Amino acid sequence: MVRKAGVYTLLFIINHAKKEVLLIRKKRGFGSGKWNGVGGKVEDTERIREAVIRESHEECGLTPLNPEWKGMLFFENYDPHRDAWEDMLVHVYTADAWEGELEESDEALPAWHPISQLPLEEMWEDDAYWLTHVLEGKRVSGRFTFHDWKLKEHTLITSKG
Ligand code: 6OG
Repeated sequence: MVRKAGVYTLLFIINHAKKEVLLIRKKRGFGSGKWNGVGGKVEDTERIREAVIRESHEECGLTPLNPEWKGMLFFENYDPHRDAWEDMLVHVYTADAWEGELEESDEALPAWHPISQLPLEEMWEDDAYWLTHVLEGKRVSGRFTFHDWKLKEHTLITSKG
C-alpha cells in the first residue's frame, strides 16, 4: 500500500494588542475554501524556520520576525478511493512581530480574525481541539487520524509554552 509523507509548517501571526490572529483562506489546492494559518511544505534543502518565513511571505506578504516553535502535529489520512495513506508532519509556530504589508496572493486571501471568534466551521476539524491552546501560548503535540479527511480519532498533549 502507498504511504506518502511530508513535513509542513503552520504559522499563526498574533496581534496581542487587538487580540487578533491572521488567517488565510486558501483559494486552491489542499484545504481550499478553508481558513488556516500560513504554511506549506518544507523543501528538502531548507530549515524548518526558513520555510515558516518563506511561506508567510509568499502567502500573505508578511515576514514574521520572531517565529516561536509551538509543537508538532501528526495528521494521517486514509484515502479509500486510492487505498492509500498520507502522513503530514506539521510544525506549528506563532509570531507576534512582523514586517511588510498584508497582501492577497493567487493562493490565499489573508484576514485578521478576533481570537475569541475563530471561524471554526470553516477550518479543519482538528483545529477545534488544539488551536486555542496554541493561541494562549501553550505547546501542543498531537496525532489526528482521518478517513477521507473526516476526523476519526485523536490524541493531544498540551504543555506550558
Ligand atoms: P500546502 O498544501 O498549502 O500545505 N495542514 C493542516 N492545517 C490544519 N489546521 N489542519 C490540518 O488537518 C492540516 N493538514 C495540513 C499544513 C498545507 C498546509 O496545511 C496545513 C500546511 O500549512 C488535516 O502547501
